Amino acid sequence: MKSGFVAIVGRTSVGKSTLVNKLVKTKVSIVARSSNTTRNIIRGIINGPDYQIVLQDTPGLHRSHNEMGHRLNEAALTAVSDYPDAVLLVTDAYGGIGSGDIKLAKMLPKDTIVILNKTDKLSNPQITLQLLEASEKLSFLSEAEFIPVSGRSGYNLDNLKQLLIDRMPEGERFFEQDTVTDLMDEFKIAEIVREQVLRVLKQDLPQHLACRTVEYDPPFYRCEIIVDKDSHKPIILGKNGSRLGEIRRAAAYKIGSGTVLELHVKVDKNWLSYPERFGYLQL
Ligand SMILES: Nc1nc2c(ncn2[C@@H]2O[C@H](COP(=O)(O)OP(=O)(O)OP(=O)(O)O)[C@@H](O)[C@H]2O)c(=O)[nH]1
Ligand SMILES: [Mg+2]
Repeated sequence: MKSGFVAIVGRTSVGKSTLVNKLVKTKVSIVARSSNTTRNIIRGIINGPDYQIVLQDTPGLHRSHNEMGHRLNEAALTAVSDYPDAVLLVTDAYGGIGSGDIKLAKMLPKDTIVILNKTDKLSNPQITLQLLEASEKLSFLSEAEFIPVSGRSGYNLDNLKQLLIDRMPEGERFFEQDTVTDLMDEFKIAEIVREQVLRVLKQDLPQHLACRTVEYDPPFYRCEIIVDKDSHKPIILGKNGSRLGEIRRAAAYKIGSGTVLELHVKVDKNWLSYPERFGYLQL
């Protein structure tokens, strides 16, 4: 039996959460076009007859502007310093390796697995070129392996999974065999709501909103969407509450049939100072 932990790090929006969901074959971590989507360490578990790999999706590294931003960066690095059995550095093959990737790579072990993600946006010759460039720019990772994948299409994920299994030490399972995540159900519901808010609002104000489940009685759920400015409340509500209605319907559909979901929008000007009250960064 092989089992262990993998820390997955990278700049924001390179596709870490999408990759974890695809590897786990279940949506455990929410995905959005906007940056700073993941707000704590989300564990997704790959189970097999003789292996268990615990993937730790982390918040993307970025230039932080507030307390939560700083703590998101710290959280990502905690996963790396916590003696994982493998570290994956996810990069965007379409955008290429930039100074942010290099800065982060310098903090990682020499045998980091470097993922060139989003290869569905590139031709084969372009992928080869990106591989060459990445291995040159990150040559200080002297024992690194470079793997092109697409979290979206699933390209090369079987090879990546096999590589991870090979890297795991001998040991017993950490979780029951059919577990795919260790997240609390209340938090999962709040995250589904947050994902739909981000989708419907697009780039309007995603950094400054939080969601939490205040009543959990399946199939009934009551969630709050918290913003930090009075002026943001009407943005979420939309004309006659139409946007909130759209968010509610989409989230209820994602949670499952028969769901009764109630949403409330609240203003809390200081919520960014205590993100842990919403389940963010509870490590
Ligand atoms: N074309 C393409 N797009 C992708 C792929 N993987 C992710 N994306 C898109 O990239 C955006 C960001 O994806 P996420 O998975 O949320 O990225 P992340 O690295 O977890 O972002 P943070 O949580 O903010 O650090 C979303 O719009 C995804 O749909 C991929 O393999 N190919
Ligand atoms: Mg993410």
